[in-house]
Amino acid sequence: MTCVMSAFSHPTACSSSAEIMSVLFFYTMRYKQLEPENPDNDRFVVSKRLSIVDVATGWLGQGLGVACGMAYTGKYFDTASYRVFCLLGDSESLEGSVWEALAFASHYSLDNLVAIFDVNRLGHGGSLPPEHSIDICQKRCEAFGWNTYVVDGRDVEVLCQVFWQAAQVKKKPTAVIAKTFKGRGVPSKPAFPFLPAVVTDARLQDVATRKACGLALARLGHINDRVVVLDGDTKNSTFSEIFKKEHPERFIECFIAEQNMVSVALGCATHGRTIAFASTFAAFLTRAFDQIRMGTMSQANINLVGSHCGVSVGEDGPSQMALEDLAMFRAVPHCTIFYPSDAVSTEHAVFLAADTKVIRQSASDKVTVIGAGITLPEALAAADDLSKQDISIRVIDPFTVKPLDAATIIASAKATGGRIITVEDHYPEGGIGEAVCAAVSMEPDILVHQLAVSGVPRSGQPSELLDVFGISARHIVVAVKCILMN
Ligand SMILES: Cc1ncc(C[n+]2csc(CCOP(=O)(O)OP(=O)(O)O)c2C)c(N)n1
Repeated sequence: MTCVMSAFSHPTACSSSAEIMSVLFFYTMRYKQLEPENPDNDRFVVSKRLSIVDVATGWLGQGLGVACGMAYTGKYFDTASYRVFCLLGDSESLEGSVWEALAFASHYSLDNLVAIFDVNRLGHGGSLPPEHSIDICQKRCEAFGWNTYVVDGRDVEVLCQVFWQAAQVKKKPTAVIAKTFKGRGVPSKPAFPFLPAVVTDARLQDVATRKACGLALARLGHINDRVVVLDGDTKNSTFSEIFKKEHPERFIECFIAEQNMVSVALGCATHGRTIAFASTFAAFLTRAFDQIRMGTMSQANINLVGSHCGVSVGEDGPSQMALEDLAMFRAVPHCTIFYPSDAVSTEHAVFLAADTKVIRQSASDKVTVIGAGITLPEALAAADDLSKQDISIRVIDPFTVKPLDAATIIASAKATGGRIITVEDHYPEGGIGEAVCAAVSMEPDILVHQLAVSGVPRSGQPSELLDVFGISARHIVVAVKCILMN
């Protein structure tokens, strides 16, 4: 499934930490603005967003671990005086990796490390339990052996003081637990309009695949009362909130803790007690690969729904783009991978239909183009364009990447001179192209040409990114012509 969400929670999140950032950058931190690479600079990691220095984050729960590595290096390898500051969100702090980092930091007495918990009470899809859980956060940090301060995150003087005091504390890392408010100072009717959710995959039908998925899950919930849905604080993006509205007693909010979410889903599905669907952005499922792997060994039967695939995620940026998910799931034994390209096929996928569809064909087709998800409409647009130039191509939507309908693919390839082009919004390794290559490997007269995302992307307009990475209709047209010339 592929779509673009405007990052609506992010500007409000910035507002909650405005004073903290100002104090750090304009008072506490030793940081030469014009020399970001200066080794004497204090380090800063924004765990909850793309970092402005040193490391890419944005994928929540990893920043504190990275900050631990910086602090360890500073203290034990460099024996330098620089300090490391890491800003975390309160919802993010539910990731298990944050607690692993807390244990690491106190075990190694990283007194050059300060973690600032921006407790603004809200995550992505609503408020955390319990609201403003300052005491709980403090007790947890103390239990892990950290020095702690609880502060009003808007009080600049107090912030200056505690960051200074933290520098005097030896042998313990410091946690500053700041009570803040998300969206503070932002008018309820913004002066500039936030972009509404832009759905890029609505070309075949007016409903986004992720919305179709939410609607289908809700319908399924009415048909079968064993259906349960879990989500990791993304329900308003994955649309599992539609299921929640209709079946609140069978919805489990797992918060930002994807590994645990998959484990809980596995537990719910044991003994066939429930039919569990766990949803989040596809990129975040990669985090739970170990749980998925072990689930296979337990022969568990769960359904994982990953939204926001590929570079066509657009402005949300590379940390949110799933480009390895197919490779990961293709490696999982006994796993069926659906790659629906429109709302109708998404609904079928949810209802566990498995089928390969030849979307467009004629007796004079010269090349078979295999697209899935966002690249299927690109393939169809290329077919339209080429037909104006009297070149007809066959377009296949595999729908399930695993199992792949090899018979249909081979038959189509043979009918089109043995020429196949695969187009995917995924890295080439482990994706559809490789799956097709494996499927036709015993056929000497079939040649597969692969179009895929070849480098680490940046944030951008979905259509621009499809073009930059060579998987847009324009590139398919060029590839078809090249193949026909050779
Ligand atoms: C591993 C991971 N899971 C889910 C998301 C999607 N997501 C982006 S922001 C957000 C809410 C973050 O809330 P919090 O940590 O409290 O930070 P705040 O935005 O409130 O500052 C979520 C769930 C993500 N970026 N990374």
